[in-house]
Amino acid sequence: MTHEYTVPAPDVDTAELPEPGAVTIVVPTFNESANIRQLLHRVTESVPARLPCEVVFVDDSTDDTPQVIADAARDCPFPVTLLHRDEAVGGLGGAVVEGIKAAGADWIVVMDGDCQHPPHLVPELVATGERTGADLVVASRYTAGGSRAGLAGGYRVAVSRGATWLAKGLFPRRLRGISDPMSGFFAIRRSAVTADVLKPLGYKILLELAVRSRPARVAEVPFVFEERFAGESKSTAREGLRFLRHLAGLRTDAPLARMIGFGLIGASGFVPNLAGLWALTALGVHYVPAEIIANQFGVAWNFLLIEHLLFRERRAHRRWWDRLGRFALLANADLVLRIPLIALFVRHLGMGPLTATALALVTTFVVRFVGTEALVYLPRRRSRAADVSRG
Ligand SMILES: Nc1nc2c(ncn2[C@@H]2O[C@H](COP(=O)(O)OP(=O)(O)O)[C@@H](O)[C@H]2O)c(=O)[nH]1
Ligand SMILES: [Mg+2]
Repeated sequence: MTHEYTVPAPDVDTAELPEPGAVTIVVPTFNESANIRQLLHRVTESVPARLPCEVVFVDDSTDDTPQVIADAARDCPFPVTLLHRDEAVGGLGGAVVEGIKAAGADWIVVMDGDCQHPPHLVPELVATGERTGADLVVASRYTAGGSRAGLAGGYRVAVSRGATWLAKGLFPRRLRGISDPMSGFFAIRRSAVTADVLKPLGYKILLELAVRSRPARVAEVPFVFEERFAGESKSTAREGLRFLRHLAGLRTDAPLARMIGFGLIGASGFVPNLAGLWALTALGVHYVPAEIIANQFGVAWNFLLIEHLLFRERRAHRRWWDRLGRFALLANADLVLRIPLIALFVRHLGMGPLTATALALVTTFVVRFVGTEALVYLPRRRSRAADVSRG
């Protein structure tokens, strides 16, 4: 559990929280002290006159950002809440989820704290949602009128473009109508946020909302991604890995997709298996023990991929050596059981050896998949009420 505390701005009157038809602006911040005043100034200038608002900062900073927020909040004509987290659980995605849980208004706009997302678009995002009946309104850099002017350097542009294509390639239907699924700037109706999304496992929350909450209607508003006002980007190669894992997790959320992923990973295990066999026999090991040892290379490879790509979120209830032991047992039992199973199919069901082998392969694969789910990664039962409760 995260240790959290809330520091409301000094003059926040909780009775003044926004009426329906208002907006909660959620701003994740990590060491953005030089941007806070500018951001709140721009929000003050362009939002409250058109739409009642509150701002919720979810801060994981190690610098003086929290103090700067508390000071700047005194001059704001709208409520400002600061949720500072001592432990940055789930990183940026986890922070956005905390903000969504704490939001008091019917509309939630998520926006970066570095002024790359123009605050004057906040009322327009919400108005577009109200006008079109959309539950999700994405501020897009990649639609007519939008631009990624502030994306520093060809490398960042290429990464952003590649990530967008990858996401859209993996979810062609669910991301239809969203030209910029990597955007960190969007508006969502609180009623359209499902409990699934509020499990802080995501990285790109917009992607999670679009794929898992499946809003009935989506709209887009073009925007110009500006230069950072101050400070440096926090995006790193590590964030990139996180994004890939997030995509894999979303794609394999459904059991059938997970089974296909399990099969693909299993097939990829032939590579270390055969490489190991080649190396061991080259070293002069007899082929029978070499087969047995090389098989363990494949098992280890499969275990690593399955842990990181398929069952990442379901590992907490068992220690890693417990999971590895169970997984290895299932994988080796598969080998030991296959031959007697083939014999059974041939002798008692009168099948030909080829059919029997194919059927045995499919049977042991399904048993292994189901066994791995049930015996290694059975999710802990959690009350759904706890998921939807708001902070
Ligand atoms: N709370 C929180 N905010 C973060 C974290 N990482 C990045 N941010 C914030 O997320 C927003 C976008 O990050 P930024 O570094 O500008 O990413 P870029 O725009 O892709 O270069 C900024 O407001 C950051 O301060 C994090 O781990 N926790
Ligand atoms: Mg930024």
